[in-house]
Amino acid sequence: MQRTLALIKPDAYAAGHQGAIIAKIQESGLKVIGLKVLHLNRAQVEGFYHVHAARPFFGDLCKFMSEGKIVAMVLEGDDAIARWRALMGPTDATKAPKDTMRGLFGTSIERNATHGSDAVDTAAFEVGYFFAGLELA
Ligand code: FUP
Repeated sequence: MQRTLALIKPDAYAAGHQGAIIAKIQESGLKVIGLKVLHLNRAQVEGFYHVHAARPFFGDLCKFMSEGKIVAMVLEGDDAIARWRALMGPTDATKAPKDTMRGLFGTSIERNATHGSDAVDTAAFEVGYFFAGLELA
């Protein structure tokens, strides 16, 4: 069993794709064991994406991620990290296959609809960033 953090980003939330994305997650067999809707401020986004702080796209990314509401979820299942990343598709939505979340609901490399943790250590940090242990008990 593994846990990963999934986000429905402000573009997909504003466009009303939450239900479709959550349905795909459930159809895949991954369990949604935590879920909340929230609107992060700029500092909260910067903390979440701190590993990207030196990248040229960091400012624009933080502006986008704080522009509106998001859905934060914890997904659980065997190999959950890789399975959710496969469902999401590659980072650049314009190159993502049309049966992936980013291919279906994203529009660019920045406005790419969803986030998923990329490794066990980042998943632990990211799940803890959004959820207290008791919320996932
Ligand atoms: P991913 O793991 O697929 O979310 O991709 P990264 O960790 O490499 O990047 C994190 C986020 O930064 C992406 F979801 C979108 C954004 N990004 C850009 O806006 N421009 C880039 O060139 C690369 C990433």
